[in-house]
This record gives sequence, C-alpha cells and structure tokens, in this order.
Amino acid sequence: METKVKDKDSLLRRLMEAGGEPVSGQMLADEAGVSRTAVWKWVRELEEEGYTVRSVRKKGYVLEASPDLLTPALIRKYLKDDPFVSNIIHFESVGSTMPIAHREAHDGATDGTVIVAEEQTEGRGRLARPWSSTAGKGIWMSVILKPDIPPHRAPQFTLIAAVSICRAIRETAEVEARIKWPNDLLIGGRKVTGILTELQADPDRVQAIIIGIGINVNQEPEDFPDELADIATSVRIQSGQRVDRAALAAAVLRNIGFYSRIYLEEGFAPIKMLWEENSDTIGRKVNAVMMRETVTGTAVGITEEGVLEIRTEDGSIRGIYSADIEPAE
Ligand code: BT5
Repeated sequence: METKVKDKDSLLRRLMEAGGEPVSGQMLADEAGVSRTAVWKWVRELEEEGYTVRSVRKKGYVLEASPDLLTPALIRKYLKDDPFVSNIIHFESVGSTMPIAHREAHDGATDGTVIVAEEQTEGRGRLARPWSSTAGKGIWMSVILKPDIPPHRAPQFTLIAAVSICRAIRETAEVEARIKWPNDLLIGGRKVTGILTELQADPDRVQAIIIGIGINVNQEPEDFPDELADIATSVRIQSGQRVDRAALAAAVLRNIGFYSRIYLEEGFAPIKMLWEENSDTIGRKVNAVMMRETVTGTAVGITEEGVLEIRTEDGSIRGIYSADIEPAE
C-alpha cells in the first residue's frame, strides 16, 4: 500500500516507493491537505539532509539519490511492512546508544524500539571495554525488547541476536560470519560484530532487554585504530563490496523480530540448533579465560540457558557462564 503523505518523512517514503517515477506536487499537496509551497519546503528540508530530489516540469518530484545514513526512513524502506520495529530513534553522534536505550526503556519505550547512531564517541563492550564506532562506517544500535520471560532466560537473547546477525550478513553481503561464544561474530577469524546484552528486571520478570549491536560494515583497514589492526574486520573488507548500511540494519532487525518470535513460541531448541550450526567455537579446543581461572578443553555445546559446555582433559563437563574464549594450543 502507498504511504499516505502527511509530513516530510512520509513524503520521503512515498518518493522512495515511486522507485524513480515522478510524483505530482499538486497531488501530494492535496493528499496532505497543505499548499504546494509546503510540499516544496519539505523537499528543501530533505535536500538539506543530503537527499537529491529532482523537480521534473509538469510531472513532479523524483528522488534521485539518498545519503548513506541510517535514518528511520531509509531503514523502513527495507523493512517494508515487517511488524517488529515499533520506533527508530536516529542520532548523528552520541556517547553510547546503551544509556539512551536504558532511559527510553525505563520511560516506557515499546518492544521493538531501536536507538541507532552514525557515530559513538564512547562506545563500549563488556566489562566497560572500549568499542570503536567510526562515523558512518558501521551500524551502532541498541534494540529494546520487552518479552514476558523470567530474568535467567535473558542471556539467550545474545544468542538470538548472533543467529539473526549471521543470517542478515549472509542475506545482504553474501559472506559467512561465524559465532564465537558468547557475543562475537567473526569473518576470516577476525571480529566483525560485538553484541552486548543488558537487562532491566524485577526478581522474577524481565522489564526490558537491551541488545547493543556493533557491526563493522564499510571500514577499510586504515579506518581501524592500531590496536584493532590484527583483530578486527568489516563486511566490506571481507566481501570486497560496499554494503548499504540501512539494508543490513533492516535485515538484522527483521531477523531479530523473526527469531525472537520463534523463540517465544517454540522455545530455545530451534535457536540452539542454528547457533551451533553457525558456531566457530563448538568442536574446538579452547581456553575459557575467566576472572579467577582459565578452563581448557573442547567446546562441546551450549545448554538451554546459553551456557557453554567444555569437556576438560579428565573427561568432565564444565559449564561456562561468562568468559573470553581463545584457541588452545
Ligand atoms: C563486545 O564487547 O563485543 C560488545 C560490543 C557492543 C557494541 C555495541 S555498539 C551499539 C551499543 N552501544 C555501545 O556502546 N555498545 C553497543 P567485548 O566482547 O567486551 O569486546 C570488546 C573488545 O572488542 C575490545 O576490547 C576490543 O579488543 C575489540 N573491539 C573494539 N572495537 C571493535 C570493533 N569496532 N571491531 C572489532 N573489535 C573491536
């Protein structure tokens, strides 16, 4: 169905839907119940945001080019009618999308609200480690979910996100990412994505799950700081092609909506199966480095709770709840 025009953002969506065909200014004005000058002002505003809109005499407006941004309109263009995302809040530059998402969740943001930024100046990983978030090169976003589940099931959403992002990267860029337990995605052995899951909860009920997602999309090797030169990569470096960030962000969100629905309807088993299929960790000899000890052994699987199981030298199985995994030997 065509978007009904009522403001600048719906005008943009309508021009996108027209797929390069002109849309009459008079018709748009009539539909919105405003003057042609008002429509022209919206067009001017879009141009100031970086869109190229051509005015074809007697025919109307044509959207010729969109900026490389993660604006709600661009992401929605790729989401089409997908029902999962309820709201997208877009920022040019923020410290981190995580505290913003926490505040929004606390203030009543609905399930499926997304906070996305072009740049983070204080992006963070687990244990307050820094997360490099170069402007315009990646997807830095926090997704708010409000499922009706007990808090101990929340870590499973890290695994749902991992499976979703793997599939989104495959769909959009045709490269295969592998999941390194618990929260990294690797391509060619280097980190392309980090996931940070945080929680707002009562003792027995989740209030909100905030999934922080950082995906390196269009960086070239020189875009990474020196300390990441040997460990990080981007979808572009691996696929050899520039990737439309809005298309990839939409694919990630669509898949998170899809797999969380499967999870809520059918339980963890289907997610666990997909996760193990895409895992880079299962079957390998690893060191699980924790705060107080390091466990060495072969990673044999994950449990219903998303706990990594390692078979140690003496044949016993150890459950690992939180650790950094590195190859052993
Ligand atoms: C993570 O932590 O991998 C979770 C990263 C989550 C980032 C998203 S972006 C949107 C949202 N807002 C935020 O502020 N955060 C979330 P961890 O497993 O602790 O890994 C952190 C480590 O990854 C660092 O110590 C670096 O070694 C490495 N690293 C930092 N930036 C990187 C990047 N852009 N690409 C690859 N590796 C990176």
